[in-house]
Amino acid sequence: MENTVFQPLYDLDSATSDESFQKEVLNDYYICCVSREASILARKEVLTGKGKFGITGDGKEVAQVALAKAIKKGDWRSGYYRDQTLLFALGEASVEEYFAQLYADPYNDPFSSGRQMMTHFASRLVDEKGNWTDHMHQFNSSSDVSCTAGQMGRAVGLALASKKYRNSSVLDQEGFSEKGQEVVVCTIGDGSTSEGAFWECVNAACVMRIPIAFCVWDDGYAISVPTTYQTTKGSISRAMEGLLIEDSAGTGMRIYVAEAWDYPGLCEMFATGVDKIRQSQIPALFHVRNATQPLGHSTSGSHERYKPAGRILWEREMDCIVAFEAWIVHHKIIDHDSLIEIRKKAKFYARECKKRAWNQYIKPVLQDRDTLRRLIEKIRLKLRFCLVV
Ligand SMILES: Cc1ncc(C[n+]2csc(CCOP(=O)(O)OP(=O)(O)O)c2C)c(N)n1
Ligand SMILES: [Mg+2]
Repeated sequence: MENTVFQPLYDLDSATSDESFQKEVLNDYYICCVSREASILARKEVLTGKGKFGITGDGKEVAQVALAKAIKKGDWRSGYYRDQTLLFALGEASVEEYFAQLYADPYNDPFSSGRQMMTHFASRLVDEKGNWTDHMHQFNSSSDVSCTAGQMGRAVGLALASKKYRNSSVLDQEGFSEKGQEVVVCTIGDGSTSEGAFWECVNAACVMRIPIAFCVWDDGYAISVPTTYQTTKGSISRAMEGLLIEDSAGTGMRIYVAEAWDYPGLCEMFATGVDKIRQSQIPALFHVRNATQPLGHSTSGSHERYKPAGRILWEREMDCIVAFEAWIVHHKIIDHDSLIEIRKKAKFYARECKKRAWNQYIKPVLQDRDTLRRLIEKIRLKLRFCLVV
């Protein structure tokens, strides 16, 4: 499939300096809306039998457009299945590709040729001839795996490589590193931080002083188990306080906390924190609290069955996109009616992408079906002829 990189609403290159802030914010809003619509459509596609299983990134959109601003080409991601907005914002996944993976399309899913579940991203690291691609001209994703916390060890390995590149005068860096300036973004859910792999890898990153941005999307649940049942003090950033770095020559990490609906706070946190990691190679935790799951954990269940009614209501009120809209209107960036227009555009765009992906997927299937139908028809005719003779 033609790689239709996610098209922003506005071209920032041609914006005047007065316009650029407004357009950047609205581009972010548009990406969040497209991503949310894609999640809603993906759930419908599974529940109507067109997709196999769905797990989507709804409720984490605003944090991820903010994180995307802090990432540079050459950086790496070792993450998990909630990161679709980040990949859209970075231009590393198109909405068509997202649906192609949901349909298990062997020709048009660039991440796994239909072998992995949806939202399991990966970058192409070698070309068709088996030569390395230029890792410095793309945002790199190591291949996602479905076992929770499976991304942790890879993040450590990648960040250690960045450190080696920084400190070595003999390693050939061309196409792989810019003097070890690369940061590894390691995303994980609140529930998965209870696993051993999380603690081993965070500790190793602190001891070795390697550049990892550990981002916890804390939506308060690991499927049906609330955070309070499995995280000390009910808060991963509080549980990790002992790892706080005390002097810059020592070991440890920086710890940041922001709310999942606080667009300016998230932008500020990631810009400052990721830059510090890049400069110092000291890892950091970014605890993004109070995220929601508007569609529940996955298509294999409904959260209304285990979340208290009050929580469901709270999730609706604290939805990050709703809060983002309120912030935009309050700061007079654009009025509410214009936001509704952008949201409509996003809905239309996501639908069109879904349709294109489905048509691409189904075309060869229908061609095969018609070939088989013609073949059966031929055989039937031959048989009839033989019987007559
Ligand atoms: C090693 C392993 N154990 C269990 C599972 C089943 N599982 C899939 S998602 C999930 C919950 C993860 O919760 P959290 O880390 O909070 O991420 P969220 O889905 O809430 O973003 C579990 C237990 C799994 N995929 N891998
Ligand atoms: Mg969770």
